Amino acid sequence: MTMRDVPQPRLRPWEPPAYRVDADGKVEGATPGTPNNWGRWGDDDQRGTANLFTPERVAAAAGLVRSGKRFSLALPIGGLATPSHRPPPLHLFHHTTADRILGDRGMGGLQTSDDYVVMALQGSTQLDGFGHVGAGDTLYNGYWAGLVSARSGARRLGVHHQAIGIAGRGVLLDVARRQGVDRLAPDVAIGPEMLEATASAQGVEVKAGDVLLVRTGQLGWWLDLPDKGEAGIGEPGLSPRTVPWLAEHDVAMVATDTTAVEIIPFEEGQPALGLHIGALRDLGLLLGELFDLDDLAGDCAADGVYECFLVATPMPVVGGVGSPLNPLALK
Ligand code: UVW
Repeated sequence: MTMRDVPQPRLRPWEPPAYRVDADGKVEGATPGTPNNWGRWGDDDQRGTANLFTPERVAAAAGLVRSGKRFSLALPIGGLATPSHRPPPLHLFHHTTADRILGDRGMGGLQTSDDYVVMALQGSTQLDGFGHVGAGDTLYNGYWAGLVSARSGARRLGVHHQAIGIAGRGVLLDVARRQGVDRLAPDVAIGPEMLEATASAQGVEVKAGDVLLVRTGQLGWWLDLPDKGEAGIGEPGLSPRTVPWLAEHDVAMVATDTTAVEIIPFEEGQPALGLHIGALRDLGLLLGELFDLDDLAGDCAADGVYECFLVATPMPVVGGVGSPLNPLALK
C-alpha cells in the first residue's frame, strides 16, 4: 500500500525585484498614484488621514451632540451570521461559573468566568489598517509591502498607531434612501456625482476631516435574508472614481454598510481593488467596513440632521493590519 500522490503546488518563475529598500523601510524611488498624501504629514507618518482629527475639529464635532442619542454602528461579534468571506469568530471559555457549580474546585471554588475570542480582525465591523492592502510592493507613504510578514506583523503602519482613536464629525450620506430604494442593486457603482447629489439633497456639506458614512442598504438587506445562500457575492459600493473626490474634500475616513467599501465585482475598466489602493496606499485614507447604518439613517431621515459626533477606538493590536470597531454616532 502506498499513500495517494498529492498534486504539486503550482510554481512560477521569480526574479528578485529591481528596487532597493532603505533603512527606514521605504522603497527607493517609489511613486504613488495621483492623488496621494505621501510625505504630507512627514516621511515617517504612519497615521495617514487620522492626522485630520485635529483638536479643533474634535472639539467642534463634540459640539454636534444635542439630543444625547447614541447609535452603535457595530455588528454583534457572534450571535448573528455576519456577511464576510472570513470564518466567523470563535468564542471560547477557559473556565465558567457553571464549572464551579458542577464541582470544579479550581480558583478556590470562586465563581468566575474567563473567555477568549479568536477572529479575523477584518471579520466584522472594522477598520482597514494601512498594512491591509498594497500595490506595486508599496504601502502608504512608500513603506515596503515586504514589511508585513506572518512572523512580525506590520513592522510599520501597524493598526496600533491608530490607538488614540477616530473622533470627528460624522456625515451620513444615505445613498439608498436618496435613490428611493431599501437597498442599492449589487451592480450600482457609487461615483462622485452620486455622493455629491446625496449630500446636496440632504442639505449637508462634506468638510475636511469628516468621517463619511455611506449607506447602501446592503447590510440590512443581507441580515434580513432568510436564506443567506441566495445573497450571491456581488454588492454595491464606491467606485475607484471617487478617490479624487474624497481627496479633494479631504475626508478623514469613509465607511460603508458593505464588506468591501468598493463595488464587488470590481467596476469594469477599473483596477482590481482600485478603491482600496487609491485610499489606503495613496491617500492613507481610513476605510471602515460593515458599519450598521440603518438605525442612524432612520433617525437622520426623521430629524433631517445628517451630522453627528463619530467616535471609534481601534484595538491597539501591535503590527495589526485591521481592527474590529464599535463606532458610536452621537447626536
Ligand atoms: C480584502 O479582502 C482585500 O479587503 P476587505 O476585507 O477590506 O474588503
